[in-house]
Amino acid sequence: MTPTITAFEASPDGGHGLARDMPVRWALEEVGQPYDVRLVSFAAMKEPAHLRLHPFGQIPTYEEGGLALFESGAIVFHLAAHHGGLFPDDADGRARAIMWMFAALNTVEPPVVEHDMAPFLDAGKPWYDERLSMLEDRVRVRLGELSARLGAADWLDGEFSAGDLLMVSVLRRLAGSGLVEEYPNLAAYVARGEARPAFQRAFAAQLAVFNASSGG
Ligand code: GTB
Repeated sequence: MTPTITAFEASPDGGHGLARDMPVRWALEEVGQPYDVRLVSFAAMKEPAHLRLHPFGQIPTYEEGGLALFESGAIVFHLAAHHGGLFPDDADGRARAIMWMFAALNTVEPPVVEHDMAPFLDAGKPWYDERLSMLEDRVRVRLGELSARLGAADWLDGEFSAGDLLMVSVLRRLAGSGLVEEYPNLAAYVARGEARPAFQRAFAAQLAVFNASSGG
């Protein structure tokens, strides 16, 4: 059964693969699972048909036979659990890969998203520059800690795992801020993730959608 995911019909990310269908596409490519994509507009995401799949009216969703999932992390987890390639074979290694998935989404991502959203929510406010600087410092705290743990390793815990897939996806959201580049081992880590053939295929697929939607 070929799974179907949903993605933005016209992504506001400029084709940079920053929306959350990207980690799902990347995971599908890593495990070699072909998939279909149903593109949805912002309006369609809030309609009953989509809300039955996703109670918060967002992308991505994942449908496979009778199974319907939302939350990109849960979808990546599902793929890692049912295919080879994203979790180590041993139980302890798998538990640590899951730990890194949670670390990416629960510990590193919150300040990254807050920083990412600030220009949209707060630009023009008299305190904006001060707040942005505070948010940058909060991101730096997490990046510094992550950088110290990664050290000279290629991946967070041995072989590439779903934990790395989500961590790299979170760090990519800082693109253009210059913050990741302050930590050369993290910049190299992100570049290593982006160089993976599975990432490249996923990126090309979402870019093709963006180009079609923008007439490019
Ligand atoms: N926790 C959920 C998950 O991980 O699946 C969050 C899902 C989510 O935030 N979906 C967003 C969405 O559907 C798209 S990815 N938003 C529409 C809505 O809420 O109405 C977030 C996103 C959007 C745009 C950019 N960008 O332009 O760069 C980056 C990331």
